[in-house]
Amino acid sequence: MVTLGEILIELNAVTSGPLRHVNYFEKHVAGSEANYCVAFVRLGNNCVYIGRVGRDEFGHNAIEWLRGKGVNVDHVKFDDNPTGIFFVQRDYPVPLHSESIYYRKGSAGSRLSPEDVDENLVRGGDLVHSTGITLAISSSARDSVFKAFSLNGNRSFDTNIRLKLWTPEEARTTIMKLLKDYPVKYLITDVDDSRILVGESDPDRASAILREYAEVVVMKQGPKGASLYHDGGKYFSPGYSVPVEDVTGAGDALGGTFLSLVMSGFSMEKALDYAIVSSTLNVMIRGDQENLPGLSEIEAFLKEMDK
Ligand code: KDG
Repeated sequence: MVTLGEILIELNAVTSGPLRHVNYFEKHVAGSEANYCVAFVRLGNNCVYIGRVGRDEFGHNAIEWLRGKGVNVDHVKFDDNPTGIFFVQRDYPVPLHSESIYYRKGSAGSRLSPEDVDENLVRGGDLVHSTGITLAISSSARDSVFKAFSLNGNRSFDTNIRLKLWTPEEARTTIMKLLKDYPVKYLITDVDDSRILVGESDPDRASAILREYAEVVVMKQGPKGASLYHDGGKYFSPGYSVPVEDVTGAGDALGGTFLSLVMSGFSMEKALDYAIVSSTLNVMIRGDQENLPGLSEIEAFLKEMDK
């Protein structure tokens, strides 16, 4: 998989509550597409990342971490702007909810530009992946996604609408243009994003509309689970009830695991069941990537749950 996006440094509140009273933060490497890459690699496939990080300590941290996880970072450039960061506020004011507070304007990652998109690399990928976040962070990052999607028909996209980055109207216009110009094989989305994109949050009705632009739709439904829609019909995989520490990155865990297993030849239904396990493990800790499981861990989980 070739993926384009912004790698961020996450500073996760060690304690719940409003950040003004949080004294300790834990550092993690994050960013949706980087999360996807690590989930993808954990299941035995290769992921190449296209993006930029700052020529700073956080940039080196991100590169060394992702390389250590087995992600190919040869196409990540160093940029004179700083690596973007965000803080996670947990359980306040909504219990079990995490809020991302960004400090990323003008970041290195937002300088991603079409010239960074190596045409041969993207053409040679089995899958090219990006998200709504990369469409939102700058016009050059958006153009990069359009360029990459124009080069390879095997496309995957996670809508990941972050309303701190753009308005619902901007998100709808830009994402729907991308999907109209470049229909995808795999569309990973959720009920909130579907309401913004097609004015429908019922999973079945929203997916029926979105299937015009995607061969396969994965509709995440938070702790309830996720549904899968493709030619074979509809399949629902329920979630598991576990102690929740931080939900940030759970959707990426699900998407990255699903895509990797499908690329390995799993049936989409089995891939979704396994992907739900990834997102379940993900919410149990702070950090987006540390709990991403490999195949044996997923199978150990399922054996215990007797699913
Ligand atoms: O999906 C998790 C991401 O939201 C998180 O890692 C940070 O990429 C991020 C973003 O832009 O919100």
